[in-house]
Amino acid sequence: MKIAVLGGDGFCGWPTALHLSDAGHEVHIIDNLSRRWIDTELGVQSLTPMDSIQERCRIWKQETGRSLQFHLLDLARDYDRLRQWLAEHRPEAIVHFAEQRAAPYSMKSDRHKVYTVNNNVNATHNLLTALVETGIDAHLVHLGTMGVYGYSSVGAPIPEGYLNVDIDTPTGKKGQEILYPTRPGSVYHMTKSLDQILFQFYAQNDGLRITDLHQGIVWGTHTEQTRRHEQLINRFDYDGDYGTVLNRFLIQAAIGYPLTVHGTGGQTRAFIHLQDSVRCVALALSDAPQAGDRVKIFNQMTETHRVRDLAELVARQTGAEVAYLPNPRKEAAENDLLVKNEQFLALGLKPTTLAEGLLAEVVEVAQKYAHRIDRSRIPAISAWTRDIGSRVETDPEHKRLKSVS
Ligand code: NAD
Ligand code: USQ
Repeated sequence: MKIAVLGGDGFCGWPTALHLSDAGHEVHIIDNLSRRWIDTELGVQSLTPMDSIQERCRIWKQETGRSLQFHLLDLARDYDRLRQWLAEHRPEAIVHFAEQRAAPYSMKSDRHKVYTVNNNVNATHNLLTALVETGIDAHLVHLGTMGVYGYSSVGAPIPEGYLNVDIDTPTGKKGQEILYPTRPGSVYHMTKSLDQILFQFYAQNDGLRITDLHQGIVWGTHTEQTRRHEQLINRFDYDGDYGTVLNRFLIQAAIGYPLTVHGTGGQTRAFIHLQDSVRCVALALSDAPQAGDRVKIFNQMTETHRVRDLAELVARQTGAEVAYLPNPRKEAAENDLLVKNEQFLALGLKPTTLAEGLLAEVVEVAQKYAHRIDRSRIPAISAWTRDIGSRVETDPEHKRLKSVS
């Protein structure tokens, strides 16, 4: 198939582009390289040394003989070029990763909130309307988030996107299927909730064929393809804005930094290893909806864990200390999380779990590149409100540390 991977220079997009290319697809990467600019804005860099996207594509061709084509294009701001690109290349499938994806970055300031909403909502809407305008019947697979559901402890498993409800009417109860109510916990997560409505409208109005993958937190760094050459290495974020919790704990352990647990660490979240994430995208591509179908929604996760349990697991394996810090986010201190993921299991996904030695692999990668880590960029200092901001811990290594176990 001819597949466009939007956001193909990013942490999930790059290994997905390689996986799809390796499977024999003709892959085109579209990216505006905004993440590389954001690294510069924040004064951080990937733990792993990333080559330019052009160099990465050159090495892939050299190693495999397969071409990966890169196109520099901003989906949110270059609508006309996007439409023209689609009309010219007519992809059969599109995988859409191209959004600002860090909750802390989206909450840094009013400017960051505005940027995240403009970028994410426009990128998605431009793509949808350009597909209608060009009449391209491509299967669109979007990377959404488990965070659209919120993390309340209702007690019932979260279904895959839809909920059947009974509505009271004058003539009795009427059943209806609705999108599971959203309860986003950050401006970033809110944009993914807005995306869902855009998808619902364009599937219903124009018969676009759309799959929305509600993905949990991705951990790990390598996939089968990125291991093939040092210059194919994936990006790895460890800083307080873009680093995600388990990957952060693993690099913190590798460099003797206390594991930065927010609050009591009672937050339960859904996780998936990067290797499974790329496999899930390929599985979703193989199971496209028909025109006129409702948006197909998968919960793309393999296990749930409580943050403090993860910290204790990493501490046991590595001897790291655990620091319980004031939480910079406004989120439930403790929650349970039950999630259904039967659709991917039915399509043949064999989940890679935390127990499979891959934690040690990330620690090894972090030790190899430890010299590239700036410890002052580790604290998470983007606060959800001004009030919370006054209590944020800016230096967890310092003696003001609240408690260490
Ligand atoms: P990333 O920031 O590493 O990659 C996103 C890529 O999209 C970057 O290369 C960026 O330059 C590009 N991009 C952003 N806006 C663009 C625009 N307007 N035009 C063109 N390119 C643009 O993020 P990631 O971790 O690879 O996440 C990819 C997607 O998966 C995101 O949509 C994210 O919400 C979702 N997701 C990620 C995780 C995770 O743990 N990383 C978990 C669940 C869902
Ligand atoms: N946390 C800590 N210590 C840290 C970092 C995070 O305790 O050093 C806590 C946070 O307070 C939060 C939880 O860990 O309760 C998860 O935080 P995270 O940064 O790992 O994940 P999140 O902000 O939810 O975002 C990430 C990705 C996002 C994706 C989302 C999937 O950045 O793109 O959508 O995971 S999900 O969480 O399922 O919504």
